[in-house]
Amino acid sequence: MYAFGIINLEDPMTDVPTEIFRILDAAGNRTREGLRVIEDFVRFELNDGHFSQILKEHRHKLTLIISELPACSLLAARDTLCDVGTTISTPAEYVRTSSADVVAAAFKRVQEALRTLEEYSKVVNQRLSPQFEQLRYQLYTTEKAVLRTNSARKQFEEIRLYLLVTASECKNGFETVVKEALDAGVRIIQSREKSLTDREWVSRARTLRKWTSAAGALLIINDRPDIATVVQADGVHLGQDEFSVQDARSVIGPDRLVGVSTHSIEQARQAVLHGADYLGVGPTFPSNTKSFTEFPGLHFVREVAAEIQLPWFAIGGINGNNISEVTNAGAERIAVSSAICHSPTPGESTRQMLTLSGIR
Ligand code: 3NM
Repeated sequence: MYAFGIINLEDPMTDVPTEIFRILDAAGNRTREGLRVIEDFVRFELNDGHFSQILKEHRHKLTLIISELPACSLLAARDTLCDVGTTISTPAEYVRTSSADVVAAAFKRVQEALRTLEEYSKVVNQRLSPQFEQLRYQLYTTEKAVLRTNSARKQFEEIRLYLLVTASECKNGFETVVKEALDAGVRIIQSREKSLTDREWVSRARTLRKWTSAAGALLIINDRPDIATVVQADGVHLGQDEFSVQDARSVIGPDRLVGVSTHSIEQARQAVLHGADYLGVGPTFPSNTKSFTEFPGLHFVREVAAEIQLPWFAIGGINGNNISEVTNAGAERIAVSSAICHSPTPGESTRQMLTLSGIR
């Protein structure tokens, strides 16, 4: 309607004071520039294709909404030389200790500017305000996921091999398997029990808590946020049919980890946006531990490697013989159960996998 910046003299928009356009022009520029600051971070520092795409979509949406405002009125209202705010600054504006700090501030600026657009656009065109509002809400989700990805990458930097333990599956005994695996370098253990009573599971998990704490390793409880809380585990792992991330957090609190199993790239993208701390990506191969009818396989591993930087573990039938196929497909982290639990020499199997995969 205003594609050429021509204002219809009978249009009610001619009644809009110039100051409103001046505000909208400034807030539009602020939003666009802030989105670029964030996009540069996810693209060049995180190397995250999924977030880069989302930021591009945010920018595109902003451009579409702003194109509904008369471009010539916005430009005509701009008066940077006489802007009383350009020389006012606070010392805090110039202090950023890291790029994460820069990006966190940029998210806040973008959200504030969107709120300005949302409020003042009401005077010009009531249809636009809810669109700015929706974009602001989307930015809240993106902010949380980007900042989480950045901090989870630091948290998982040294954690490359993930062991799922079912006590009855430990051919060499529960204690031997767990202690040898920890000694050999496993830094995260999941307690995965399907046939124990709750009391038995809590007791096993408490034992694991003791051993993992002594080794400086993380303990995760499969499926059960309540047990994770009771035994003071570091987190809970959820399948696609279990609790949502949000519901699990309502039990375990904001600080414990939530891992999510994913079986397609779309599930992986969703889990990132829903606030997972890490992902399981599989099944890569047929597994002795859990049966599946479909195997997204190495193709899925390649897809995730190409676009997701939240820490993720390839899982499903991985062992010393095929681990290099998985790392060659782009996996930097591996999760296994039977390759270690069924091994007569669990410590050796752990070391062999770490050496063969080059992930240590
Ligand atoms: N979840 P193993 S694969 C528990 O793809 C589990 O989500 C998977 O054990 C998934 O290393 C799997 O013995 C089994 O195959 C992992």
